[in-house]
Amino acid sequence: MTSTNSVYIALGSNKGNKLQNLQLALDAIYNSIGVISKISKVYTTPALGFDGDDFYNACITVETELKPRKILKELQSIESKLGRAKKTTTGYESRELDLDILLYKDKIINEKRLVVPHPKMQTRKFVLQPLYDIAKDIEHPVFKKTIQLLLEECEDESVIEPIKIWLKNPKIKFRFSDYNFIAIEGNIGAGKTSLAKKIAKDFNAKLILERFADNPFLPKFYKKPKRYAFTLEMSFLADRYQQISDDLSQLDLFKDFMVSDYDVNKSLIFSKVTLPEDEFRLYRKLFYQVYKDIAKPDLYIYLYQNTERLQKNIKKRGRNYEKDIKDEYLEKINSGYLEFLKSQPDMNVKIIDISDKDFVKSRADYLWLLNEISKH
Ligand code: PH2
Ligand code: MG
Ligand code: MG
Repeated sequence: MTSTNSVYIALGSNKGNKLQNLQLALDAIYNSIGVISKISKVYTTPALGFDGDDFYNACITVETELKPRKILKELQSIESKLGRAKKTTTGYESRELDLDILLYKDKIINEKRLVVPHPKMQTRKFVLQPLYDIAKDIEHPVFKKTIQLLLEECEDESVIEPIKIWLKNPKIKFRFSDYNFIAIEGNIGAGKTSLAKKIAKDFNAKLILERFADNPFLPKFYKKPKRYAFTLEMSFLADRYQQISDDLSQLDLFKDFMVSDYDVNKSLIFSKVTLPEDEFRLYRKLFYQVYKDIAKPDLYIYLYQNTERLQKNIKKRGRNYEKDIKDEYLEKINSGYLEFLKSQPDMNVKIIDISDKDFVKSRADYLWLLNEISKH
């Protein structure tokens, strides 16, 4: 999975409704760049380097999957959306909003339009003071000094004061805390694992992933389905039961809930497609005996993805034994899921059509999906 990095961003406004400008900037940053993990106090600061109204300045830390250039692009688009006009003069001028990248991990970047760490940060108290609130022990990768030390050594004499109003973290409170155990389901290649991982990370959940890559019968099954279907389903039954009972019994006190990338009933759904009628009945009998005491998810999410996109995703992840899966098989599995879900009136099921979304690539799509999940 793509990992996230910390980026430190400075915010400033000295025109219009300054506090609101900063708050709207935070909301937009959350929507397009990443989760905001730290927010400094807001300071009033005299305009440095030009004549103008006092600024409100603040700094934030954002956990992002984006690369610096993309972050810069997003920040510029937020600046212009929130009213910042293109510069008409050379030199500084008043602005609704200024968003600058200060630090990106310990990276040093020297490009024409992008210099990181910000080349002037060490000379500006309106940057160092709020940055000190959230990152005093972080080391500047060029000067090899902490933010605390840079602030102590800074010769900027500006008088800057914190105001008594705080910016709010826009992190949407998804009501995942209403649940103990969420299962993400979907066809092969729908994105179950990616979504479960993202939710676990963003909402402090214990992650339960299906361990199947090492099932020795799976490649055999795809080559000779008739010969290996029952063996395969039996081995899944045995593995999944062992895993889920291990995972469910190891409660993690520091996690808020559990999220899995499968639900055990998928054994029934797949075996109904892969087994002849009589073998399926035998299998189902065993299944219910094995699982009679297992905890059921209190929210079951089915990600619906169309066959064409499933095939694309399957090709992209490149598991050798999956490369010849037929459209027809995927369609049968999808119908199998829908039929199963229809027969489960007691289950709390949410079917979400993600066929025109890409929640891995697009943060907007990911937030859309979270919103769909938390709808009642
Ligand atoms: N930004 C500038 C120039 N001067 N002065 C203050 N107080 N705050 C700022 O954010 C600021 C400034 C250029 O971006
Ligand atoms: Mg600036
Ligand atoms: Mg700027």
